[in-house]
Amino acid sequence: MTAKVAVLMGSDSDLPVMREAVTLLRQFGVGCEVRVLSAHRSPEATAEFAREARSRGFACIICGAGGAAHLAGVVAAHTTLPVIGVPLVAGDLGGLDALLATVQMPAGVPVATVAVGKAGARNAALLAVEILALGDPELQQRLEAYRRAETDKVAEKDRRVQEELG
Ligand code: RP5
Repeated sequence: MTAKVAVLMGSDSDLPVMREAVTLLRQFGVGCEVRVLSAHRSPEATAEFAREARSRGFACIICGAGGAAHLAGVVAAHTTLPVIGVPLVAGDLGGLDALLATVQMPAGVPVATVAVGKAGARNAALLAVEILALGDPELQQRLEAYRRAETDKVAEKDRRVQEELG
């Protein structure tokens, strides 16, 4: 499977959350390359990865980081591929630090910032699939089936709650 999406994270301590993105991409049959790259601790390797990503055939890059979460922004500074930022909880500020650091990009260098934590990791993968599906009708069909399944789950929850309390 060719890797069309890069999943980067600032530390291996981010993996339990970022694994959600990897699992979902694999569920859709989308190949990904997973790397630990840090905007602060390995800035040269991070910039090099971002600069080469387009010529290596990636369609978009997902970046998860916590704390002073600059990974997505730094990657976006070195590529014009779509960059999706996942703010993660690390330390005492509950992820608000990472959310603000990821979302508050200056005009001209966009990062599509998703929710903090696992919901964000999953939505980052779905956004990446949506981007790829623009040119892939079969992938688009899988996306629509996924949405239908999500809707069915809510209907099932509704049925169970009504059965218990209705
Ligand atoms: C960030 O600092 C990483 O993305 C991680 O969320 C956080 C803590 O990293 P470790 O100290 O666990 O390596 O750069």
